Amino acid sequence: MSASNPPSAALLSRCKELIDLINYHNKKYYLETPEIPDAQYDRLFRELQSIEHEFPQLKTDTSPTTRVGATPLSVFSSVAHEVPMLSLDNAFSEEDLLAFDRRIKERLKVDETIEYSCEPKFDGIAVSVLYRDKKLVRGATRGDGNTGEDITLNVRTIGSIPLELKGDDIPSVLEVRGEIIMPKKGFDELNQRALAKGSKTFANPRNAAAGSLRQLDPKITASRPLVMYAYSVGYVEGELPDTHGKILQALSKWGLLVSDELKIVRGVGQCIDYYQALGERRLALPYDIDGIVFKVNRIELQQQLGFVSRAPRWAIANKFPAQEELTRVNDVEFQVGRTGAITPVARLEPVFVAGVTVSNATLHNRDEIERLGLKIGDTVLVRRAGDVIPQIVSVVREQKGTNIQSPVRREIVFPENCPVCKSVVVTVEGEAVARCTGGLICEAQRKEAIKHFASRQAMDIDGLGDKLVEQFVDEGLISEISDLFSLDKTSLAALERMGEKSAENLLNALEQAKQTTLARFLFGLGIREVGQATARSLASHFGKLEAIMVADREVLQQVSDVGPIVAQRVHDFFQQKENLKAVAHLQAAGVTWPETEAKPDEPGKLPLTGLTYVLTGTLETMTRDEAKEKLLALGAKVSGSVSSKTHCVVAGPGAGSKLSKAEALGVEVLDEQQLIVFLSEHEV
Ligand code: D41
Repeated sequence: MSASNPPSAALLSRCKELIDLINYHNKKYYLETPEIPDAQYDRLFRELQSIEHEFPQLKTDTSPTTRVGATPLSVFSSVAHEVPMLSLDNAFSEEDLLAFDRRIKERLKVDETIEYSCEPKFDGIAVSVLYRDKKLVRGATRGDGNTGEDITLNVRTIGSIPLELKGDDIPSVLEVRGEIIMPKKGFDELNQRALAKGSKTFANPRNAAAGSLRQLDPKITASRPLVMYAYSVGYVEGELPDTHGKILQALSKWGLLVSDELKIVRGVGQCIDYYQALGERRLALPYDIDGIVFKVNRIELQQQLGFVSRAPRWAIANKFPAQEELTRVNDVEFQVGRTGAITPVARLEPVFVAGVTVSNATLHNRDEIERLGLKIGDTVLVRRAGDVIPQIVSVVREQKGTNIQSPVRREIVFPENCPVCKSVVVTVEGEAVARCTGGLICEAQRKEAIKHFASRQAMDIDGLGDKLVEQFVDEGLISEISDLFSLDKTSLAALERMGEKSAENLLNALEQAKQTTLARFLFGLGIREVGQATARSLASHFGKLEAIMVADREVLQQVSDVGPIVAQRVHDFFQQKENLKAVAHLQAAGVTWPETEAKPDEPGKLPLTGLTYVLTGTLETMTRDEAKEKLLALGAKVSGSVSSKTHCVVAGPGAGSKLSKAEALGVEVLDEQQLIVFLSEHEV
């Protein structure tokens, strides 16, 4: 194709259509009611860009492609950036990255390995914060790159943005650029609160961050869990180090938050490795990132390279596969969990999201279906975020510009009988969950009970995964938990995909698992509301199972963390004949644990009672689980995330954001050696 051929009529009309679509979705986006995923918007945008590139005569002054970034909203006064905030070029493949590296070497007329800084591309709002004589004097959004909005009052409420920089060699004027984000956990909590109040929820953390920054009342912004990560500098009066990496280090030293994933590498090959490694950990990070940014590390080289149109030649963003996509709900089925809870699961038209093909999404419960207003046949926005289970974010009513046709929509009917055992399904007043009343008659509940019993946190039966349990039950080898211990080698080895060796291994693992602890056994029984922590409290309070089995509700409530509901559940569990039989069978099969002395709770007695610990990174002399057990034994709580309530973080090598958050919050940090000394002082 050459630009000398006039564009066809079809292309002309597609161009017009794209302009309409992009303008439409732009507006929806700024009204915070996006209808299509960002990735889809990007595709439309790139399609228009490429048409305009090929046929420049089609490009008009008012094309949405001439508009870079956001249009400032009039309520905030505008700020002219002293140094424009550039945009980032995109790479979509490894080839694009290699070409980026080649272009750089060609421009610099060198053939030596280039040093790059690699950093996460935060999916938030780009901002500028200006410091004069170390004091924060202004905060602004990026806007269109030249003009942004003055959000100083809102920025001042964000804890990770110091009001005054601390340290030496700070330039007298320092404009820091970064991205304001809302961590996933804070986002979930914010939405939970909104749900509870019946107010509007945000579609994703990025929208929530944008909405929170655009508040006219800074008190609202202050109540939102926002964080800023610094990624570069703008206007500066004074001296800064000579590499990007050292500049960010300096910013961090002066009190700003900088990604702890930042890494300086040599050569584009290591950039690709970094992309893959962080890509694999992406969903486990506490915040959303949508790709990696690579930057030439030496400032001198950056200056030689300069920029074209609005993007530096020395930086490129390599995006990850989209986390949100549109697809259709083909059907809704109902799964039965361990406690009989009936969970609706959406069967989706398979769609590629965040690197994997997704064909199911949980719908949680009836309320969720109502909240979404979902019907079978609807087009939905699917998202994979922190957890691996994909979520349905919203139902897309208008499908302007998407190719998904909605067939006839069908109402989702909640079953009155269990789909597995046909027992009656009940919903208790005030509970969101519907439950099958079949108990252990229900094969689904039995399977889940056995899976739970075998799981790592319970009896830890090595090699006995969910699939195998299903197979055992389906083939009639077992029907209750204790049957596990009468499995024999011949019938095991006869199973499909199970050789003699694996059969032997499994039998050994079962034999080993018989020596357990009371806490694991209790947890493994799967009593409702009895999680690992409660099981531990019960075990240490009573010391032996028989005491728990005969305890009445008042006695049970003397255990710390056991309230009336848990006490009721434990009591009910041991009132039921089948459960007593199951316990007896397990003990008869040889499941035992050391009896311990009863340690009735006296709050404040253990050295770490009331203190919360967080473990992060890898430990060398023990596993994280072992460290956790030891801390728990001293009365500590062990949590998965750092907050201002955290007392101490134990950080091993590879510790990431939890460590930096701890440092940002001024939480005490111990390394493994210090932990060992500490534990030995308390004789664990
Ligand atoms: O995390 C980011 N979103 C990020 C954005 C980052 N880590 N680095 C960035 N670097 C730049 C340059 C190279 C222009 C200083 C950026 C952005 N720009 C950026 N953010 C929004 C538009 C451009």
